[in-house]
Amino acid sequence: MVRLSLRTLPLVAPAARPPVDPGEVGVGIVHLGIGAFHRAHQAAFTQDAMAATGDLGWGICGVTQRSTDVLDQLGPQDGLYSVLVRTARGADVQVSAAVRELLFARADPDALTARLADPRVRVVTLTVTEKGYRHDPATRRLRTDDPEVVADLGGRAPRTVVGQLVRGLQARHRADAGPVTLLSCDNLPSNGEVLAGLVREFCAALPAGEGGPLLDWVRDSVAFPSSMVDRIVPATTDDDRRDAARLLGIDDEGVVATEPFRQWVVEDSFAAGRPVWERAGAVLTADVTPYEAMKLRLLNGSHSTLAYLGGLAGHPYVADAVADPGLREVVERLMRDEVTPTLQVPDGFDLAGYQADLVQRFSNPALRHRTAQVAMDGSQKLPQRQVAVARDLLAVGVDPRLACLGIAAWMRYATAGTAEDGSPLVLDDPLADRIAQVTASASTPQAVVDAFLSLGEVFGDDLPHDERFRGLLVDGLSALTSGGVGAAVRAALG
Ligand code: CS2
Repeated sequence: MVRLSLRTLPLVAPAARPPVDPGEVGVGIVHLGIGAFHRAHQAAFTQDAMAATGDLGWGICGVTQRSTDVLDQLGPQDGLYSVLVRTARGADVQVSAAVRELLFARADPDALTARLADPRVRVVTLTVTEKGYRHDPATRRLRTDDPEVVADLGGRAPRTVVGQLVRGLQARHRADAGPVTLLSCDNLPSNGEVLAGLVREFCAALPAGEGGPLLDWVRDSVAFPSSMVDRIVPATTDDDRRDAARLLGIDDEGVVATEPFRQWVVEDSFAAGRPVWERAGAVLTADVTPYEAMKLRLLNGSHSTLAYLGGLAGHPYVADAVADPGLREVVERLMRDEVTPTLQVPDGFDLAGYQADLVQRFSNPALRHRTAQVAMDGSQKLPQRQVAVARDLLAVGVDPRLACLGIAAWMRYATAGTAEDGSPLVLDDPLADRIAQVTASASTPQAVVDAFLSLGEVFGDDLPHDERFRGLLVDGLSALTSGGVGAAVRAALG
């Protein structure tokens, strides 16, 4: 069958063609981490902003770090791919022309550095996942003992994200290519501030003659706004490729499937211009902090809770997990009773409506979102999702029972080996080896909890000494171990 590309685009059903002419779009953004999420989120907002304003200078150079999959999908398609929006009622598809260039950082580090130093590039966006920052989630500092960071600091062609950015900024400074904005779009609180701190730490760790002048230039010429991103984008499946082909009339190996909802709240602090994303529905604001906390703690915190409890109970998909009445009540009460008191809600914001919408979004039967996908990288996600909620509640004397049940479910998921239906549970986490090592000889729930609490990057240096916190985790893990998810949920709901 014919495959999507610039040459075959005229064969695509007219309503599904991009709203901008790909030939007219010039590169103005470099994006690090061009996975499914970016393609369905920032790239979609950017294409719509270009279409609404006619300013076509914001095409994207999409950078993939390690995996060649994206290159195999999008390379032969000239960067074109479609976004398949799924609801219970059906699916809609549209081709995106936002990505105009692709780069494989591992194979061509100099090309990446050159692009970052290109004066036409004025915004660099990132979706590199939590672990891509190579920082300690509890302290938010760069892990300068990480061998990859050490090697990048030593001057090899950079492989870490922060190393790539700093080498690019160095080249930009030397070329006098002008100010630039680095915009983190990962699910981390104060992601702009975190990125700024990591870039500065990396610069400061360079030999003095290199790092000093660069630090001054970064301070004056580089902006690091924070942003809150939201759209559920599961990994693409064969069904998605089949449905896209049916709707487009030709094959698309790069299709991404998603939900109708999308939200982007961006701190409006840019060094050298930006697309008019508000024309595509983004919210540009002075302070994203309240939105970030709401999204990370309500959406992502509930998601992780459903992923671990649901995965343990044998639910392959998030929609199945939230259809389980006990699990649904856990996340509804987690949001209402435990997360809500920790939030600063923007004026006029309908928090109850937001929570009800989340349950609906999780329930979307057409989105096949695997609990195993959300369960990945728990050590990097839990600190800002459930651990932060627990810490805030404990500080005011309230028991974070459901947040702790979610954390205990992570501990169980990470050590059980199999779900209740006997299906395998795989621990996919950068700390997997450490977790296996610290829990190796732990044979009781108390010992397992203590082993996990020794992971300072997850629990900080305060919570491991908090007896109430420890007690709630032991309660949750004991119930999960002896009675399974159903019993643990009943006990926690009281
Ligand atoms: C999910 C997120 O995989 C995960 O950890 O919680 O990717 C989630 O789907 C997005 O943040 C939704 O905006």
